[in-house]
Parts: sequence; structure tokens; C-alpha cells
Amino acid sequence: MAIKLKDKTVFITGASSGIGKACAEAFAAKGCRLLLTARRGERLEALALKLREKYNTHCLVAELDVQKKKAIDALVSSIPPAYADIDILVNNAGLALGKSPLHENNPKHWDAMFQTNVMGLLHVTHAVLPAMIERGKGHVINIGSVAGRGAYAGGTVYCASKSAVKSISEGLKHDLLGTPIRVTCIEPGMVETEFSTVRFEGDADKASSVYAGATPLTAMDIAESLVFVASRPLHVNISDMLILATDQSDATTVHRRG
Ligand code: NDP
Ligand code: 8X3
Repeated sequence: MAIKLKDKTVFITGASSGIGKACAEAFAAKGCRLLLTARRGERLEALALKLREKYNTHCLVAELDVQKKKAIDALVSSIPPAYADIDILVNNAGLALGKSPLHENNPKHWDAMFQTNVMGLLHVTHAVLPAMIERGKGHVINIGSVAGRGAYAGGTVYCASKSAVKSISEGLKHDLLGTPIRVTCIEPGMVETEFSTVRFEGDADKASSVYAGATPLTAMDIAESLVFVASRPLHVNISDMLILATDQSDATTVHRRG
């Protein structure tokens, strides 16, 4: 039987847009208390206002760049008591930059992707986990990608970063065996968010061509899956979940109409 998520505290990175924002709404609808972080604080404020009005959500927002370890440690060590007992950590902050062959890449993009998708996830997890272990409860949900299951042309470094997220999730589950802490890696296929706009540095035509003629997933499709995973009975750990659009069969194979 599903467990109740009401009054659980959920810490989400990258909650200002897309999947992270949808997760905030989906967990708010279940009565969770939210700690929402991202770099764009004004977006978080607007989201918090909406969730307080719509669901009466207890919601704390904080600007956080997950590339900054000191800022992560400072934030986690100063969380007000009402939000300090984190039940669910959603490591969602992430991005892809560019889609060119490796030898034509801008190496600064490699840094941004690895520092965010991998090191950011590690540092946030490292900061949050000890208290979960001490309290004997918690769930770490990492947002990986279909891109972590096989590399594709132009995505070498992004795919490697998401492959790392998959490995880290698996390793963490081994490390935590014998504790009640659950670890899940959610691996979405194409989801229409700001992801492609960021990847193509604001080029709207390139971004929309990713989804042309197909029906992509929505951010809420993924958020609802997180709610499902988090609400399984405590003896059930969904370790891995690959979620593809019906129009997609792997990272690069998409059925397009017209
Ligand atoms: P969006 O671009 O819509 O959202 C990305 C979020 O990550 C934003 O809230 C952004 O907030 C945040 N973010 C980026 N860099 C940082 C940083 N350094 N510190 C803190 N937050 C950061 O894309 P999605 O919602 O699609 O992406 C969310 C996750 O889902 C990513 O990990 C992505 O790799 C993954 N994913 C996406 C897929 C897709 O097709 N869309 C498919 C598979 C996985 P801000 O800029 O305000 O800091
Ligand atoms: C994002 C999905 O296939 O564009 O992780 O890399 S893909």
C-alpha cells in the first residue's frame, strides 16, 4: 500500500524550471513541505507564492548554485528546524551544453556539465545524507537520463555525466545497504522543458526541432513518477526507472509525423 507523503520534507535542486518545478508542484499537491533551490531566486519566489496559494504549502526557497560546494554546505547546515529533517532529496539540477563532436566542443561546457550534473549531485548528497542516516529514514532520487544508458553523437560529455549519475546511484545503494535509506535513479527520455533551449544557448528553432512531429513527455509526467516512487511502501526501493515518450525507443530514435 502506498505511504502517505503528507508533511514529508522534500529538498529539490533545480526547482526553477522544467522537471524540478513540476516535482515541486506534484509533491506540494501531496501535502509535502518543500525546500526549493536553484540559481534563479525570483523564479523560486514566484513558484512558492503559487504553491502557498494553491496548496497551502510550507515552502522555503534558497538561491543555490550546485557548482559551489561551500554554498551547498552553508545552506544545508543552516536550514531552519522546520525544514531540516529532509525525507526526500531530489537531485535534479542539470544541463547539457552543445551538441557537436567532442573535438569541436568548448571545454568550458564540459566543466559546467560535470560540475553541475555530477559534482553538484555528489556534494548535495554528501551534505544531506548523514542526517538521513542518523534519523534512519530518507530517499535520494537522482535524475539521470536515457542518455546515461548509451552515448550518442554530439552528446559524449553529457551522456558521460548521466552515465555517472547512474553509476553513482547504483554505488550509493550498495553503500547504504543495511540502512533504511532508499536510492532511485529516474531516467527520462525527451521531456519538453527549457533543457533544449539551454543546450542550444537560446536558439529556439534548434530547440523546438528536438520535439518536432513527436509527442514528448511533459515535466509533470516525470514528477508524477517521482511521487509514485516516493510513495511505495518503505520495504520497496525502485532503483531505476527509464521513462520514454511512446514516440521514442532510445535516446536518438524518435518517431516523427508529418
Ligand atoms: P530545465 O532547463 O527546464 O531545468 C534545469 C534546472 O536545473 C533549472 O531549474 C536550473 O535552474 C537548474 N540548474 C542548472 N544549473 C544549475 C546549477 N549550477 N545550480 C543549481 N541549479 C541549476 O531542464 P529539465 O527540467 O529538463 O532538466 C532537469 C534535469 O532533467 C536535468 O538533470 C536534465 O539533465 C534531466 N533530463 C532532462 C531531460 C529532458 O529531455 N528535458 C531528459 C532526461 C534528463 P537555474 O538556472 O535557475 O539555476
Ligand atoms: C536529455 C535527453 O536524449 O536529449 O537527457 O540526451 S537527451
